[in-house]
Amino acid sequence: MRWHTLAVHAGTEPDPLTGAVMTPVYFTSTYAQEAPGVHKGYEYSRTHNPTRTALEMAFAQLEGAKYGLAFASGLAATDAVLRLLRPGDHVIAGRDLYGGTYRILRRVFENWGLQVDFVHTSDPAQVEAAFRPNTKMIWVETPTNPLLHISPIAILAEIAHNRGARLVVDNTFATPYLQQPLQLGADIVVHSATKYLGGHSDVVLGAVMLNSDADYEQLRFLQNAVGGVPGPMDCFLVLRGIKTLPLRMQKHSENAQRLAEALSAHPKIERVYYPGLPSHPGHLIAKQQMRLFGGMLSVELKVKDVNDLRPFWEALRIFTLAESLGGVESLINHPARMTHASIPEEERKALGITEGLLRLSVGIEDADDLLEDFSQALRKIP
Ligand code: P1T
Repeated sequence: MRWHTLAVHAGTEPDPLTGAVMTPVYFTSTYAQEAPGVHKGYEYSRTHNPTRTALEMAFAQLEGAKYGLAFASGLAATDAVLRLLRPGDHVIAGRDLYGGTYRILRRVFENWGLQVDFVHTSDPAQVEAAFRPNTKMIWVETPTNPLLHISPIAILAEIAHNRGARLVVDNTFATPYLQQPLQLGADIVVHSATKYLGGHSDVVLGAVMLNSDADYEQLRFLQNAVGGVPGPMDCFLVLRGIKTLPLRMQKHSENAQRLAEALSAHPKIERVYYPGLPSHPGHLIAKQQMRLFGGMLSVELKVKDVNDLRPFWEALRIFTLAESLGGVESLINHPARMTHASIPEEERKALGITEGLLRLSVGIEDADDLLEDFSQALRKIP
């Protein structure tokens, strides 16, 4: 099946009971049993819910995976995948990651006994050098949040497999339409479906896709045993969002490319981070492993004092200052004070998450309107 067809039909069959074309939202916590243990495959909604089952099938189909699992949030999905490890195991994680992923590794799993090293996964030599005898997992985002670094998935998969470790790719920024990590050799894909999969900034949900039977059994166990599951309405909203994923990603990518090119020449902008620019150090790898370059870009303003930005925020008419990303509407975020505030200041500075860094989630509005809005607001900066 080709992409636009897949996105519309993934996980959805007309309801066997009524013929309803859209997957019904099964608002039920429990299911009648004919006799103890005799039922139609559904006992209790933490364990199974038909709306969630449809979404999990869609997740698997989108990433070309054997299995898909839905969780209450991207971080609940991340938590479940990290629990595949044991205290004493070592993880090599990307240095540039969503602040919440950094926080769960540092402040939850290090206390639990996991050992974590953060390296620039865009440089496979750094990953190889970080390996220890107990390394069991490489965790990467590509493109990364918020600096859009690109890591070579196929090379990292080979490095991981040569040493008996799993490669996990957080594919939130790319989406399966732009990049399919499992097809490039990764073992597990994680998504914050809150973002592009949902696509409309109206739901929080997480996804895991994988092929390994053993890891799937363990994740399915954890999903039920720990209980970080999404409700049926949230599953429905993501199923609905997925139907337009390719259409949206095309427009997000086209708009982001326009903005990245225009802002590169802007006198108030020091630097633009966007993998679609030939000057981006990961451009060629992104071209190989991604269909398009996506809707996320970051810019470094020449302004270094965040207080000088007040007139800029106030002047914006279309871009909304907010956390999150991947919805149809354009958002702007200040990583140092917002999404990445949980990373210690020293670490943030070393990474390049400065006071002048802005992250844009470029929506599907008209690119001319976005460019005009951004430019008029930039003119307000003293
Ligand atoms: O917010 P949640 O659905 O729990 O997903 C966490 C998460 C995981 N991975 C990546 C790459 C993410 O960007 C996120 C969430 N990010 C934001 C809220 C943000 O504004 O960057």
